[in-house]
Amino acid sequence: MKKSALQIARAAYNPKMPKALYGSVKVEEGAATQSVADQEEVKKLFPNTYGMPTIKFVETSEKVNLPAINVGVILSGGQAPGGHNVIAGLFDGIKNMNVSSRLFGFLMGPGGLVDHDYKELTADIIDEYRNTGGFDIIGSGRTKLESKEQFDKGLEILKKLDIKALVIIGGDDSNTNACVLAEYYKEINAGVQVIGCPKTIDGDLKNEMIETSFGFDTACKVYAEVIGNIQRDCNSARKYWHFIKLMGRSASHIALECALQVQPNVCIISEEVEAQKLSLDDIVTDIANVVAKRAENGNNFGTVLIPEGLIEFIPAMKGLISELNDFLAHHQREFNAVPKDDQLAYIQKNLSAENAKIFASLPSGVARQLTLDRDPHGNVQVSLIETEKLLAEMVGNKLAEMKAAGKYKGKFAAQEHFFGYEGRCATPSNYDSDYCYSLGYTAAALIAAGKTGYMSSVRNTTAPASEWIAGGVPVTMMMNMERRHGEMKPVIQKALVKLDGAPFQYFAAHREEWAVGTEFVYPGPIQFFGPSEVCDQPTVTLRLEQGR
Ligand code: FBP
Repeated sequence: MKKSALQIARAAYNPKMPKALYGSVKVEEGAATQSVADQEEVKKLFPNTYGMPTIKFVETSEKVNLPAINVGVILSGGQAPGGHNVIAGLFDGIKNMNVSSRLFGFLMGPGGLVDHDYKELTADIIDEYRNTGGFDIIGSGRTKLESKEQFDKGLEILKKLDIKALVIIGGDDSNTNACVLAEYYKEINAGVQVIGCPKTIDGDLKNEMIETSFGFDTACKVYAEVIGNIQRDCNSARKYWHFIKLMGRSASHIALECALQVQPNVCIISEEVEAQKLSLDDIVTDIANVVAKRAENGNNFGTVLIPEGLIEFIPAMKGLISELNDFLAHHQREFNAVPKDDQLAYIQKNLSAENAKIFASLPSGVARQLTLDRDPHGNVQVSLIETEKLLAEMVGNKLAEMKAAGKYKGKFAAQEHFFGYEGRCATPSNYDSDYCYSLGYTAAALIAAGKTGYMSSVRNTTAPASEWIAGGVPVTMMMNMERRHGEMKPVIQKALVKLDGAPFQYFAAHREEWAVGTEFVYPGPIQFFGPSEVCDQPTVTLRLEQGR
C-alpha cells in the first residue's frame, strides 16, 4: 500500500491513555445498576447479565500474572474514525497481559462470525493501521446478529479458535445485540465473554457512563472544516444560500456540534421540531424569514444546516413512518410481490386516511425512500432522503410567494450539499486516536477481569488524558423497551439532543445573532502537530456538557 506523508508521520503517534492503564490495574466496583426504564421487563429478559455493578480500573502495585487468551473482534455498522485504534489498543492490551495472547478479526461485520470468515491480526498487520481512519483492517457490515442459530454458528468458530472473549465495536443496535449474545453465552455456559465498544459518528450512544461515541469528534471536525470553507466562499461571492444536510441518523448531535463550531445562519434541530410540533411549512417559513431579513441588509447569502433525520421528527411524518414500519413488518412479502410501478399506490391504499394523505403529498422520490430503503435493523435510511433539496426548493417557492405579496425583495439562489460519508473514515483526530486506543485497552482489561455484557467506558475526557477514568458499564443499564418491527424489544436507549442541555441552550441563546449578522467561524482542518489548544480540543458539545 502506497502511504501518504501524513500516514507515515502519523503512524509514529503514541496515543495517550488514562494513567491507570499504564501499569497493573484492579477492579473497583460501583453500585448495582438497573436499566434506564422498563426495569422489570429488561430484568426478565436478561436474568444473567442484569443488575451488574459499574466498574472502574484503578492502579495497583500488585503484579498480576494473566494466562494467554484468544480474543475475537468485530467491527459493526457504519465506519467511524478511530476503529483501527480500538483494535490496536485491544491488541496491545491483551499482549501486555500475556505475549502469547492472540487476536482474531471477523471479516465484514457480524456476518464474519456467522460465516466463519476471519483472519488473525498479528503485530505486523496492526502496525500498518495504527492511527488511521477506516474499518478496512477487517471490514464492517450491517448483518444483524440476533438469532439463536447465528449465536450457535458463531460459537462453533469461537470454540475452534479457542476464543474466550469477543469484542463487538458498534452503535446502539450492535451493542444491544452484543448484550443479547453475552446473555445467551452466559446462560448456556459457553465460556465466551462479550464486550462492547461505543462507536458511531452520530454521537447518539451516550449516557452518564459513556461520554461520547468514538468518531463523533473527528467526523464533526471534518464537516465543520468544509462548512467553514463554504461559509468563507459564500461570504466572498455573496450570491448563494447553501443548504447543507449532515449525517447523524435520528439525532441532531452532528448538526448541533457543527453549528457550535461554525455559527451558521440557520441550523435546524430535529428534536426541537418535534417538541414544538412544527410542520414542514413552519420550518420552511422560518428559513424564508431569515433569508428575507438578511436580504433587507443586502445579504443574499447564508448557510442552513439540516440534520439528516429531520423528516422523521416532523410529527405528521413520524406518525406516517411508524404506520409504515408496522405495516411493512407484517406485509413485507406481499409488498415485495407488487410490481415496482404499483408499489406506492399499494402502500397508499393500505394506510389510514390521514397518513395516506401525507404520503400522497410527498415527492415520489421521498415517498419511495421512506417505504423501500430500510437497513437490516428496520431504520429508515435517512441518508438517502434528499431533505436539503426538498427544503431549498420549498424555501424558493415560499420566497416567491412572499415577493408577490411585497414581503421580500432579495435574490435567492441555492446550492445543496450532503456531508456524511467523507467524515466517517477521516484520519482520527488526537481526541479520537487517544479515546479509541483507550477504549480498546480498557476492553482488554474487562476481559482480564472476567467480565461479560459490559461496554468499555472511558470518562472525564475533557481533562488531560492522564486523568481519564477507564472502566466498564453493564449494557443492560442503558436499555429500555421499544417498538421495533411491530414488536416490543429491549434496546439501548438512543441519546437524542436534550433541549434543556447546555449545548442546545448555548446554540438557542446565540442563533438569532448568527441568523442576521454574519458571524461565521472558520475552524480549518484537523491538526495533528502543534500546540495542544489546536490539536487536542474535544468537541464543543462535550465541553459545554461538562461545563469546561
Ligand atoms: P452507525 O449507526 O452504524 O454508526 O452508522 C452511522 C451512519 O453513518 C449514519 O449517520 C447514517 O445514517 C448511516 O450510517 C448510513 O448508513 P450506510 O453506511 O449503510 O449508508
